[in-house]
Amino acid sequence: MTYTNPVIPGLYPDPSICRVDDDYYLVTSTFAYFPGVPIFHSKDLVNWRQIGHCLTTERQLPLANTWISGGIYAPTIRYSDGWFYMVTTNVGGIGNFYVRSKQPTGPWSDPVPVAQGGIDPSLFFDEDGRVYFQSNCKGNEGYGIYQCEIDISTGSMLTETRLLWKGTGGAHPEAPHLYKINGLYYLMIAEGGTEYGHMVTIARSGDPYGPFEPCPVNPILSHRSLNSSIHATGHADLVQAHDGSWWAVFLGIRPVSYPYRHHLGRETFLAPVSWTSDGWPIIGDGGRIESVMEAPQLTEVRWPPKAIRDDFDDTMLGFDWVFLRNPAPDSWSLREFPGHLALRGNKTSLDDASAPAFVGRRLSHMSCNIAALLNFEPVNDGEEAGLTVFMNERYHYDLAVKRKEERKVIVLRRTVGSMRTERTLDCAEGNVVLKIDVRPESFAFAIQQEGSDVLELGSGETHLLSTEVAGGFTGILIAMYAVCETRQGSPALFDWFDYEPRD
Ligand code: 6LW
Repeated sequence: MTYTNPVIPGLYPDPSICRVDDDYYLVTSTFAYFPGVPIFHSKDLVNWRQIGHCLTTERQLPLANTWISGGIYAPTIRYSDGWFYMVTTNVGGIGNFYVRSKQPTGPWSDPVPVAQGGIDPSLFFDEDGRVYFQSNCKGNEGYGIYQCEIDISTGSMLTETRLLWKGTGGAHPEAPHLYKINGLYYLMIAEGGTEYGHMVTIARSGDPYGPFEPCPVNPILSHRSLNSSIHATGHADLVQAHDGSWWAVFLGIRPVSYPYRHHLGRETFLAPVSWTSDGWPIIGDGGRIESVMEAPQLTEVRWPPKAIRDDFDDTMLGFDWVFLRNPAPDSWSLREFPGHLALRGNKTSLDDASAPAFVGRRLSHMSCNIAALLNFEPVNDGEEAGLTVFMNERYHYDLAVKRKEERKVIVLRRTVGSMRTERTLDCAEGNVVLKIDVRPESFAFAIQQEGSDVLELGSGETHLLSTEVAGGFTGILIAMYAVCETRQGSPALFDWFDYEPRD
């Protein structure tokens, strides 16, 4: 039986995994989105369902004024002595910290800061009870992977920070994870940067502080010089399955090459790990992976498929939905107008590095139909609500209802860096369906007003909303939003939101 990569499509980069008996848990980075660090569960390494987030309060994850690719960088999840630990970095915030919980679904603790700097923190629980903390930082021996021992009950450092390894010479040695396998300490890292030069390398030692002997066949994973539909493979974590087999999760991208190379975000991939006769792990086929690969020999456990429509009949938002930074409490409600997601705009627009009224989900497919039914009767000029295809505050396409010069209009706006185009046309009273047809090369925008035919409004190139153009570490989200240039806006009532994959 086979499976298809990515196993978690969409903006889910920097995956980390742990196993508890025959249950697998996985976490990914979330930057300036809130809640932070989604946690996924699987029984077979292929089928994953989100079971929550690790950072669900502003106390755990303050994001005010964080730039879009700041906030939460790579997390690591580990299980020891009845506790789940998730360690990560709030870049622009408190730096490295961990939270812990008895259950993977939480509640997770308040942040426990760790003084060692850098990013991509990891934890290793040794058999003798010592706990080691690793991160990539610029220490007294330059830039590399450093380690200290910590008191896991307080986060305090028990030893100085010491250099472990600088890698094989690739740029940006990062993403460290330490494992003890057959009596040896294996240190696996990423090098080459998280774009097309990405790779995974590994070294081992008889001592947790080294010296580490590099694998003679590094990199053990890289697509950096391959003609492949998958690129940027790196930032891996290893897990031994409950049948004894070894697997790796890691990030990768699926570049669309036409008309210019771009991708929708770094996603989570899975590959088998084999061991050489002299005890080195190799990911995939000699460090290369495929879209379709032989599945783990584990009992398959599928989860209920996601519904196309979210009709907002619940009093809680589904796990797919995220806010941009910490949401203003009065910017959204599922209770004020039952059966609707009500957004109330504030002066913060999508162009501000702040917290607009914004509820979005990752774009996980390069071909899909998106639609939302909106009831919005703006009273004052400058009130606006609709859908945005959002990369960051300088790169987004918006399809919205707006009040402009005392008239209700539909606006299609394309913001690409310092350039902006806007098309408006009159809009009747009453509900309107906003529609986005997502294709690999473009987003096509249309509306359908009550009693009218679908009206095509225009399109925007997909590649202009990718990190190849917009930069950063994030990816594309599709969001419902509202803005009010004067004071708190009229309620924008989203009756339902459809996300229908075609690929
Ligand atoms: C991640 C680090 C990286 O923490 O990007 O480029 C950061 N490498 O491994 C965000 O994904």
